Amino acid sequence: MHVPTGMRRVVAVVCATALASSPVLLAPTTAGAAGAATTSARAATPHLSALLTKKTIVVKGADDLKAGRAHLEVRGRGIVEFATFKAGYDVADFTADVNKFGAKNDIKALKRALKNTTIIGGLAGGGSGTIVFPKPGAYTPFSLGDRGVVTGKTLVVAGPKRSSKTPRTDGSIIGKNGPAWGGASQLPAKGRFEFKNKADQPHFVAMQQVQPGTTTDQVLAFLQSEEEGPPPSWLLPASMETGTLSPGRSMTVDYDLPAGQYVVMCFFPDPKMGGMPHALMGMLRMVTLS
Ligand SMILES: [Cu+2]
Repeated sequence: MHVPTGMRRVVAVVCATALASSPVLLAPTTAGAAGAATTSARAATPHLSALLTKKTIVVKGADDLKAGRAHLEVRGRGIVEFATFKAGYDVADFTADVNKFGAKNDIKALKRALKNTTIIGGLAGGGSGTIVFPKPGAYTPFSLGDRGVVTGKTLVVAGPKRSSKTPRTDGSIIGKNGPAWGGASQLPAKGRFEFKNKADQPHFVAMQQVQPGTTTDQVLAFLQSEEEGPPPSWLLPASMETGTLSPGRSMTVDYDLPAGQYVVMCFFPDPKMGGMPHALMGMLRMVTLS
């Protein structure tokens, strides 16, 4: 959930610069699709595709979907993620609360949304990976853009839950309390990581390439500065972003990025800190892709 906040402008500098220069996030779509076709015949891991447009999200492959792990492939400009709501709270409530928070930094609305919503992950357009539907129920695809929340038709996920192993991964990126990051400090430039949230707040992964030798202190100082100006000299074009995971959830993410140094950040707003994005509280970690 990428909620605009007071600090959004600063964050947008990083993202816009990165995205404008080079949409480097090239998930291995062809290979992934071929692999998935083979796998689905044998192990019946469902394959979902989600297309994000300006007005809606069209998900295919969700007929007869059972709880458990599913492959996900996303197309479109933005991030598609999936949420399930507590009884008495629905997609209209969620949309209203998130938009209220986005427009007016309404922390009560943010807290209400978080209390009633479990976000199970998602991917940016061009991305592929796996997400886990933890139990039978209704799951709604959503995307948060500059103009607020876009949603698609709610999926009905049936039981019983299929047992499905985590696919082989090259390493983990772990969201922790603090807020802080754990997991791998080295990953291959092309591969698959598992993103796990072991914290008591939602997190997402934003990876941004930086000049070798850049420190988290430099990035933090930039994020915290309110100054307009040219992008910092350490900012390099490549980046990628995942959807959000609520506490206890995990997903896998396929990626293919230029080798180099990256800062891993999370910009999820902290309701206990007036909606401050976690990165500004120091949720920054350097990772080397080689
Ligand atoms: Cu976070």
